[in-house]
Amino acid sequence: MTTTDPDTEVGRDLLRFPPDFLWGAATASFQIEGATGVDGRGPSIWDTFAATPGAVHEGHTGDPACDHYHRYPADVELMAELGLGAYRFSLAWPRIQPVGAGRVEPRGLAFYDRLVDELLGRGIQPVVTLYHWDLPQALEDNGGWRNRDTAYRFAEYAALSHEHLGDRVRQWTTLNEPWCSAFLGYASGIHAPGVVDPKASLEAAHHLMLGHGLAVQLMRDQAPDDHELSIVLNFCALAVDDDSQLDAARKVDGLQNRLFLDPLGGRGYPRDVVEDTAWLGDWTAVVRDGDLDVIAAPIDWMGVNYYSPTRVAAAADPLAVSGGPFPGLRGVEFLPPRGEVTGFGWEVDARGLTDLLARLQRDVGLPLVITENGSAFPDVVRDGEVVDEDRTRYLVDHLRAVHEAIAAGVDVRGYFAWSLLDNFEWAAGYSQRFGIVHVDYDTQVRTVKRSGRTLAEVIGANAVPATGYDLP
Ligand code: GCO
Repeated sequence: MTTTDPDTEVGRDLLRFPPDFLWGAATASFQIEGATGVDGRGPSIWDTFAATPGAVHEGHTGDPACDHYHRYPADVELMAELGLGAYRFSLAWPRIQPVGAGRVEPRGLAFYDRLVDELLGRGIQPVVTLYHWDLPQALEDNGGWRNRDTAYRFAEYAALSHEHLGDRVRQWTTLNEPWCSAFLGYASGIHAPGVVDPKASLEAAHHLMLGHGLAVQLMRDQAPDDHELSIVLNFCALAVDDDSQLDAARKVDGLQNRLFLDPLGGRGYPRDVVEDTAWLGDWTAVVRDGDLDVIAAPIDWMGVNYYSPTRVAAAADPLAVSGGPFPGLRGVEFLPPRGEVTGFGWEVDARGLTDLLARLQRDVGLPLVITENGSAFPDVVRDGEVVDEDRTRYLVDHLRAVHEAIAAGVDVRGYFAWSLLDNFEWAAGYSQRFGIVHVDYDTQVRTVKRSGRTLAEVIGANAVPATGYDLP
């Protein structure tokens, strides 16, 4: 690898990151907070979903999770020990507005005041996500994201949260992975609210994007100049065997990547996606005049969540409805992973991240931040230690992949490991551990894993080893 940028120079042993590169770890409210019934919090769609028999692995729920609601001071101390420069977390909308509209619960806001103050006291920059999937159940009772009104409710909640915390928090993300909210929530139904209605899922996707744009407009109006507004998307990095499969790849790229990138970039919804999904009925009827301008409201950076590549091929029958997360798509077959997989069965492919970043540099034209990247493996605590070699390799390999993209000229500003803590992995409950810190759910004891110690060393050196997994 050659580079002319001294900041990313390939040293003998180390690949150095730019001097102001932001290092962090990420979590989400429902996955770690627990305390779902305290201080006036209203129910969210994930409380309802988790209480639905068969929806979540072994009936696991959001309690106690990591009991972070009560243990946040110790957790922030842990972040400081790891040397994190930033912490990405989400606000629980139903803590702040128990029914998603109107009345604000001061005890909910007070929790985030305490958390933010604790972070700032330790010199850790808070990066707030406004929506990481815990929609107030009262809004779902009115149709949730299928209802246009939810976009306006979201914008109001965003603005009031931003007004309250904006004196201390500069970094604001509207939505985390709207693709998941729309398609896992309303098409395949494997996530809350568990609806199976492909046409409605596309309408939900539009309302999510509208909510994003409205929120950006309101926050921008009230934000000081140094605030940065963003959205976080989970892109699929497509892998095909040969060119004859490119049309299948185009369809999936359309529905997962361009459906979001194009309207954010002011290009409206991609024509081919609209055509590919027309058989479901005209979901674009929900797009009103002016909506696309709202969605294209300028943002400051884009968050990139990457875990694994997606393998696709053309289905033998071009009209066969595709399974998996895309019941609204025809003619695509999703292939099983190949080679090395994580404990969750997800294919490991760091190169997919380098390629994805290069593509986004071309197509997005905004600074990028890796807002999630990580792996689940079944860890064991032995003699008070978790030696997670597999997760450590995944981490270092992906950091080298990020470094390679930066050295090739991609504007990547930061990296957040998913996740700080083992936590509630949605439909998989507590069965999948993504943390760089192990959580014993019975005792709530935290143990920094080998991967966490490696990340701390990487942060300390602002570099990854060029080869191997140990810092010199
Ligand atoms: C996401 C999810 C995370 C998951 C992680 C692993 O943003 O992708 O929100 O909450 O836990 O992706 O599946």
